[in-house]
Amino acid sequence: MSPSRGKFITVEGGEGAGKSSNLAFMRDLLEQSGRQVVFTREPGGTALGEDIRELLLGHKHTGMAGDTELLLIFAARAEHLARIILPALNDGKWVLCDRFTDASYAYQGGGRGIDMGRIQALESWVQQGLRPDLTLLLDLPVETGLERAGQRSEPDRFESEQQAFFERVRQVYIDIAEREPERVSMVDASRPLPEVQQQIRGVMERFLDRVQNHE
Ligand code: Z5A
Repeated sequence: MSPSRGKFITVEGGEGAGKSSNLAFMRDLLEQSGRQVVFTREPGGTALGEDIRELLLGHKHTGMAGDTELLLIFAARAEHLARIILPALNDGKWVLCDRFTDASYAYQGGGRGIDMGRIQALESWVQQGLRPDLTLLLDLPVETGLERAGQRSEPDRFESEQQAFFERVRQVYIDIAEREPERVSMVDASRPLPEVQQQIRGVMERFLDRVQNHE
């Protein structure tokens, strides 16, 4: 008998939201619940995708056209879906992904001002209806996030953007969460880490209960 399809969980947030700080915690929660977890990220997750990530984040191509950026992101996504995400889900594994297509709406749509219809067209072409089962949005005021992120190493091509860019990114994320409350759970990431993790634990436990009741 083939295994039941795994679940696809994504984590999103603006600058300094604490994704890295919380992804390992989420992976532990899933593994403790007995799930086999594939942990991956976007842009990236495959050898080709990681090369594209370098083009996107590095400063070699500063000034890249918005459409080029968007197409590179979806090219990396197509590879990621074909090689990692779909095979894992079909094998009954759960996929925990650091960013996915909500980031394209937020950064390319909101931040860069690309027509959302173009992003939707690429989403339907590349994903063929696949969307995350659960998305955690780590939300916090832009200023707080920038302060936190500022304590890190040299900024990449996205991190070098101005505050207004990140305000637009945040607004698109909030709009998505309001439009899709069933899929997207918003976490107040401005709180101290233990409190953020308590909120995340609550969301994950509710999701795991829901899945178990349907299995
Ligand atoms: N991108 C895109 O444009 N379109 C797309 O479709 C996709 C991506 C998929 C790379 O993403 C870039 O790709 C991203 C958007 C673009 N650009 N940006 N910006 P990334 O996810 O790899 O990069 P990132 O956003 O910089 O994420 P990160 O490195 O994981 O950092 P983080 O989420 O900001 O979290 P952190 O490193 O865990 O936390 C930052 C600092 O805050 C750190 O010192 C922590 O110790 C501290 N921290 C964390 N939580 C707390 C709390 N609760 N209190 C106090 N301090 C805290």
